[in-house]
Amino acid sequence: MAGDVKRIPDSEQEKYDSDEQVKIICLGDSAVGKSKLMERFLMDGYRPQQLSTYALTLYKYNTTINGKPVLVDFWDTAGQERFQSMHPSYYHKAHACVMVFDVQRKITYKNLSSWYKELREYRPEIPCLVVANKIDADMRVTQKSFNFAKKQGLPFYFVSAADGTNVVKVFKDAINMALSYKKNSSDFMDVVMRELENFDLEGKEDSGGDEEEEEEEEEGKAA
Ligand SMILES: Nc1nc2c(ncn2[C@@H]2O[C@H](COP(=O)(O)OP(=O)(O)OP(=O)(O)O)[C@@H](O)[C@H]2O)c(=O)[nH]1
Ligand SMILES: [Mg+2]
Repeated sequence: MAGDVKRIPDSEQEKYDSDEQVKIICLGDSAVGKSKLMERFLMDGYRPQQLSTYALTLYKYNTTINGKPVLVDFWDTAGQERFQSMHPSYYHKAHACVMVFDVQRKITYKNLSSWYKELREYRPEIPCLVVANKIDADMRVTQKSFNFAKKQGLPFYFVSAADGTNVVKVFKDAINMALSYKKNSSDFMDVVMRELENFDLEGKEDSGGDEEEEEEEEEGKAA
């Protein structure tokens, strides 16, 4: 089922074709701390732009990378995660993804595999960073193994939006990865991907995920 983010017109997203603009999306269950993480990173002078028509918030961030100005748009959702699915235009042209779970709610970790699956349907190649948030609530969680990221070969971070641990690191890494993805992926590939996206949006068949396995693994090492 698609979420209630409305289709965002291509004209809104054309800017991401230019060299100096990147789009970074954030995924994860409701209340894992996606908005708080972005706000923490952008604490000084960020300009959230509410796109209420599309049920989105864009956090705009200006930075300089290798002497060149870069404008980063962090895309944040406004609660559609409850539908467990996002509109394809949320993924469209994204250059990196920050995927968040809450260390205090195991279900949010379990759900990462569905988020990841959906992400890869639309953006098979973009860098994806996995973030375990709210470690301030119980630092002992950092001793646990959360193997989802390792299994998928993704970078993993323990963070806290509340006390700031690792927040800057995650977002700086995400920006750098987004830029290097953008540099190395040809526009041609984006066009092909777009064709594919339009071709079969309904064909989301369950290919038999390994969610159960993920849970067992996490549980097994929790003691
Ligand atoms: N202890 C603790 N609480 C946090 C942290 N980050 C977020 N929270 C709390 O978790 C709740 C949800 O945070 P949000 O940033 O609104 O979560 P979200 O993922 O944006 O949620 P939706 O917008 O509904 O998708 C809030 O009450 C936050 O104060 C953290 O690092 N530590
Ligand atoms: Mg939010």
